[in-house]
Amino acid sequence: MKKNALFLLLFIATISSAQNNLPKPTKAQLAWHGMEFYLFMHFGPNTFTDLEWGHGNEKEEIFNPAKLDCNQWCRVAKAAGAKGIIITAKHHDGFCLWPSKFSKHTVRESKWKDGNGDVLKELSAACKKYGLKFGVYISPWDRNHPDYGSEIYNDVFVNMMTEIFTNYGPIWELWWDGANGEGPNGKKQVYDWARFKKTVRQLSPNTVIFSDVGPDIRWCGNENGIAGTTNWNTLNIDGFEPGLHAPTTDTLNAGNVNGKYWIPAECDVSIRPGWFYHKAEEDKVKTPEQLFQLYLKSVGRGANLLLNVPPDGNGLITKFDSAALVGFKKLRDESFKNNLALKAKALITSSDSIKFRGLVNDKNVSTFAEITDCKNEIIQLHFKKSTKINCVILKEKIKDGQAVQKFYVQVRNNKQLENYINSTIGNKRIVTFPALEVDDLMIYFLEGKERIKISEIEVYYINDNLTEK
Ligand code: FUL
Repeated sequence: MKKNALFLLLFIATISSAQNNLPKPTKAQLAWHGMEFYLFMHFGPNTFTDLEWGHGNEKEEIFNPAKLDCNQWCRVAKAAGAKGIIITAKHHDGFCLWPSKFSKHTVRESKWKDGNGDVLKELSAACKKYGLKFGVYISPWDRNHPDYGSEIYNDVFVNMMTEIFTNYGPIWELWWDGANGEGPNGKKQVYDWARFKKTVRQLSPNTVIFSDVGPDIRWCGNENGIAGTTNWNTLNIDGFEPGLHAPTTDTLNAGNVNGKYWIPAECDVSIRPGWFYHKAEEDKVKTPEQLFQLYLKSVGRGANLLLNVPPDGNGLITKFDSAALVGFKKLRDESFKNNLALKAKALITSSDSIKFRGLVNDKNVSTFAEITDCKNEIIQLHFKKSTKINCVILKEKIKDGQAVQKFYVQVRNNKQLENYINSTIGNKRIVTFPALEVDDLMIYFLEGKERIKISEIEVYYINDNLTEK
């Protein structure tokens, strides 16, 4: 009997490892999926001029954050449960938050610390201290640099990235903004994207590069932090270029079902109306409940959430933003504390059999259940005692690609049965619905591109006010 069981396990392991033809994430992309939620920080001359897009001719002396404390930024990020920080090292106004040798418009020319300050140095050190990943936004568009609009600017951009990667690494994510206008001489730049990408790959092969069209991470198509209800991690980018020529925003939002490359979506959104700090927006900080909704519509749809929290003119995150972030963390902690799936028995049932095949409710994402016949097999979670639920989290084994195209969650007891149809799963899918006391939770798969691999199913009863609106 024992021998048979061992044989069966080996057999299952062999089928499970069978390769498919789906696009797959690289190791760095897979690790990126695990980051789920992190902070964006827009900081620079705009913080002091009350602008969103600086003109590039702002005097350097205006940049003077008297109390700047990157440790405080990191403490806030930690308290929010964020896993990293991406900082605007250079926004469109061209001002560099580090003393770049390739510009005369930097912290070195400012009054801050008599020109001896370096925000990237302080933030990269603080991130290391607090165990946060460090990412850098560097705008290709530059409204200050005298060489912008000429071939020389491509050298400048490469040199700036080289400085950043050499002096402040490791850089986990690099953000190339898509906005692209004229420089100080009225000329537009023809970017050498192939060279930029090669430079980054050479300097730091594990950095993931974001732009509207990848190469590693794509824009979700809006600045509201909302991924598509259908969200493929795959996209076709042949013939497209960052900032110039991208698929439609609808396509960026949903991905391409048969996309050739693994380029998952990142949802960027600000905690306030603007990206930079504005005193007038102090009472417009999103509430913990609004942030929770954004979480459901980004992370809960298989994307990552990049939430912007802009430091103020003192160089600190305000008490309004940090209170909202702490409240947001509390809502997540309370909602996802008690995984009711751990109390259920999981089976794969089909018209002619009931099988136990792999674990979906063991808190271990490396084990998984495989659906070999998607029209016929159902995952069933049976609760010995009727249990009130309104939230199901599903995770696909994306290491082997993304397969689920259409599925539905069925909740039922001996009097009532409700179905909730959904499309993709990917890294994580959070499905919420009106609460019901259930005996069984069934997952029916209607369409799958390949064999479906579900690594985890979690079940919760969250506050009724928090279900997806
Ligand atoms: C946009 C920029 O123009 C905004 O200023 C901001 O940085 C946002 C995240 O990306 O393209």
